[in-house]
Amino acid sequence: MKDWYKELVVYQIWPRSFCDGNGDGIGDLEGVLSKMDYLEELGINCIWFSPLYPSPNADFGYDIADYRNIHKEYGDLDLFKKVLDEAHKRGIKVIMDLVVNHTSDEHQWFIDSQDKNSPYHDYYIWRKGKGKRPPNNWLSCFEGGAWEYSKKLDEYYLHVFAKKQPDLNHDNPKVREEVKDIMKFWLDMGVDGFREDVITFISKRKGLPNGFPIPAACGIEHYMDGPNIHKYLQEYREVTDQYDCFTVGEAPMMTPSNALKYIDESHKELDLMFHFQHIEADCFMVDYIQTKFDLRKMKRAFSSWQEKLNGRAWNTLYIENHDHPRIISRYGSEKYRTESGKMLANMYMLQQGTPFIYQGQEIGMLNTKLDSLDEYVDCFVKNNYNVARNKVHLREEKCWDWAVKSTRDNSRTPVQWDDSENAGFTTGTPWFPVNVNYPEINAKKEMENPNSIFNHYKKLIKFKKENDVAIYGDYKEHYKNSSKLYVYERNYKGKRLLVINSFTEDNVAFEAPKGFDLTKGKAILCNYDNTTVQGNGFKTRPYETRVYLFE
Ligand SMILES: [Ca+2]
Repeated sequence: MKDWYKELVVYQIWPRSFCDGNGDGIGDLEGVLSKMDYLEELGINCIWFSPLYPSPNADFGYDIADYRNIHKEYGDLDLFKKVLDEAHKRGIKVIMDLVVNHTSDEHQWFIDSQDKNSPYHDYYIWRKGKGKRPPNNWLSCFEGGAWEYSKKLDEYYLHVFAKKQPDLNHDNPKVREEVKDIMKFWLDMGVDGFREDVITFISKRKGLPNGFPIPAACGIEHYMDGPNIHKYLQEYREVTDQYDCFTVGEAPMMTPSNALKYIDESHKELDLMFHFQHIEADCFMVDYIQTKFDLRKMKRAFSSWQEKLNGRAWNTLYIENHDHPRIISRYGSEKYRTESGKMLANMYMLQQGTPFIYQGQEIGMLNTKLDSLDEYVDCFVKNNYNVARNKVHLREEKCWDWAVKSTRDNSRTPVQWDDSENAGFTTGTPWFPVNVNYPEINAKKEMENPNSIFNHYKKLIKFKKENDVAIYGDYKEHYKNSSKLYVYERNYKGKRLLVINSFTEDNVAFEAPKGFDLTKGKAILCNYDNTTVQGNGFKTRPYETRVYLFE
């Protein structure tokens, strides 16, 4: 069976930085409405909204204070419905971010939970301490310990992320009913599904035993893929099965074989899954422990997911989102921005799976650099700096380098629409500084230039949507040992694609793999004009990408 979510190209909007419609410096839904033509021209057919709900913004919307409303900074429910209708009119689906591992500490449930006699007390994970110490040794994934003490209750609550993000107790059936009601609320309104935030963390091991003593996220083995995770996700699936919608779950530290327990098409709990393996090719586990970019590590990750999911489950394809620095600055080259931007686009979007594009990626936005640590707003930055300084004992400059290169703020600068003041993002003062490169890098300029990254994405999206070989084709990698080239083929009903990507400035001698005669293929989606072939190959130019279509 063909499922429609397999034929989508999804565009992620992180609303605060997308477009400001009322001049207060903060992106909003009026701004989104004003860019609907832009999104339609780009050719995407689904929008994923990062959280739009009321939130004190301790983690920019990933700390929700009310699941059934829209943050007043972004608009209101009526305006959201207008955006939804406008999108649907253009054949664009809309999915919401469902963040139910935790709420904000300003959610009414949490406020009420601070009364031991309230039914809401058991909505969260409140525990007695051990003497003067917290209930166990768990550490937060963000900063410090995972327990916060309440003097009033003489109990601690669990927060595996920031202390303003108390974990919900999904073992309580009432909490699960609430989650289902929230899902129904948005699905009944007409949204087309959910991206589910750290959904694999929602089931905690009974008794909350001590974790293996690691310096960050200690205890994670007791809630990652926890004991009841599949039971709870199957319950949530019963809700989504009643609607024509799809779900994509975020799953840190996920492997393909483990993922199949969630997304195998014979017993799906989720339709799709975001894993992290391919975006760890220049770091160790987390973005801030940086290593040299290792192409072979990236290729191994991509190929392993392509091969292991083929015929059994469907991949998500992405290279950027709101949690990671800009991809050209990481895996490509700022010097060869246009060339490497197009190459990276071909490289991931032509694999098997549903591609996701993060706002600004389609115009080749780059990492930012501010003057001091205090100007950054991501709660990670200072923590990462301190870890580098105090735990890894790096030199001052190196700590600064680690912190600013890895910060999530890199992808959260306002979208650069044109070369007017504040990049056309706002008529007011932007909530976070616009990248100073906006006079050169902006959507207007990109749209006007036929050879831009934007126009490449436009062609690529069209090709991906219209060619079954790009959607459903089998995947096979070539030259696995190359540390400079990433080459793979796709096959579907007699049609073939050969995708050739260079990750270097160097000229590399490429020869077509056995069974391919380049002179019989059509060169498409290239990033250089001249596509001459010598023998059955060519010498690559910096960050060259070529795709050959054989029909
Ligand atoms: Ca605004």
